[in-house]
Amino acid sequence: LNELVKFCLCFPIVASARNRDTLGLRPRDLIHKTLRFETPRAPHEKLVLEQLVKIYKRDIKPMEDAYNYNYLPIRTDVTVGQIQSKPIILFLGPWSTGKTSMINYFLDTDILRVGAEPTTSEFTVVGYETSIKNTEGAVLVSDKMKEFSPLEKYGQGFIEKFGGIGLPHPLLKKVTFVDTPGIIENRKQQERGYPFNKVMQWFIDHAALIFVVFDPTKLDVGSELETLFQQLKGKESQIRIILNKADSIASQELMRVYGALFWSLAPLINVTEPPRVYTGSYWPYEYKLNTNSDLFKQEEVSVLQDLNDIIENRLENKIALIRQHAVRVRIHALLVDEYLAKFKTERSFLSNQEQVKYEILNNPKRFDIYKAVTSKHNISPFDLPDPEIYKDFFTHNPLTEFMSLEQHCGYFSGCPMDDLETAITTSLPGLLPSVNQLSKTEL
Ligand SMILES: Nc1nc2c(ncn2[C@@H]2O[C@H](COP(=O)(O)OP(=O)(O)OP(=O)(O)O)[C@@H](O)[C@H]2O)c(=O)[nH]1
Ligand SMILES: [Mg+2]
Repeated sequence: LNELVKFCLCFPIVASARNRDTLGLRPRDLIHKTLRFETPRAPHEKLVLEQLVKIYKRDIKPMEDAYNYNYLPIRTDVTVGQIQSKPIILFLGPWSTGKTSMINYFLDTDILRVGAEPTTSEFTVVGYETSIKNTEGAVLVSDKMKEFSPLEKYGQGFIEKFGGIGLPHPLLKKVTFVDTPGIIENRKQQERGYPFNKVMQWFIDHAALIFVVFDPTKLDVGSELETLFQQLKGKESQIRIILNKADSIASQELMRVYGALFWSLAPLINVTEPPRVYTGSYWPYEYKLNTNSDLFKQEEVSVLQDLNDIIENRLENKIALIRQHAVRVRIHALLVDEYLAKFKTERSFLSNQEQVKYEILNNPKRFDIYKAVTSKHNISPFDLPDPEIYKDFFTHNPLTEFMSLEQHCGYFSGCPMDDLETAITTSLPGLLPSVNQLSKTEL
């Protein structure tokens, strides 16, 4: 990679408007007009993020810790690093479909290596730096306060295939791009030397926008791609399918391929909320003659607008994400408290404590635990996790080691559950007006 950077520094490719024509490059005004990335980051943004971190540490984290929330398998882990992070724009799909070229195109660079053969071999974070800089995966995961530290758990094999490139592009002050190795069908997972699917799932779960890039000349859907689409379930609103390189085929052929793509993806896609599909050519070169350049331009504007929505709504989205997390932590604490309360009442009737615990964990319905939580606290039954999850949770986190919600209350400090509820109903929604004011004036 270092060699590559040196090479690129010797041969800067960022073309000036004057030599763009001679190089056969398209004008970039579409990108500039739609993304307006030169507008500086609003000063309020830092303040809102600081407030979010403060609310998280003061009102949410104590309850996470008190009830071992992070041991739940279905949790969404939130860290200070993630609260402060920029939205992740993730690129994935089969090999050689133009994912890396697309990132280079948006950032007006050719620093990321592209090629006709399978090229990208690392998960690559492209973020902001004042000058071009490479960062090893080991460094990216080592800072506990940073957003990528949870990836350390995927092991040394992955860390060697993880890296970062910093660039001084203003767009990267607002979002972070993540490039991924292309999917090659028929390759066994273990050949990669790390849990590829798990790593991919982490990035999918943490991405604000996911571009799934296809090439019209190879649309075969194999088992790796099928697995990928399984992993994308539930993220339909973040997914944009890109039928890239549309400049390489005739218009009529494009229509045919468009249909074929939908046909082969249909079984893998949630039909009630299908993801949006765009076509176009996302590299810097002029469209070829006799291709549908007007369509490509319109499609590109839509893609850029989606990207811009992510940029403009980044603070609202973050507040909503933290609030949703707080709601989940609250439900978890209420459930543990209810299990504990039931255990205490039943214990007085039956003398064998282990038997009581066994009965409650295996038949929570018989003891009305879930019903009690929904009716007492006005929670939808659909928001409650599966009781099986709690059976497993309590085998690693013994029920009797938890304190009840009430026991956590102090005479002066009050109850942490009240703080959590205030965060959900008041403090977090209260941050929105400052965000809205901000977007009117400065974004
Ligand atoms: N005709 C045409 N070719 C393109 C376009 N975008 C990329 N290419 C070419 O497609 C090839 C693959 O591009 P990459 O950007 O390396 O593709 P990738 O998806 O990152 O590939 P992997 O890293 O191997 O997964 C290169 O030769 C590019 O020059 C496009 O819009 N039109
Ligand atoms: Mg690539």
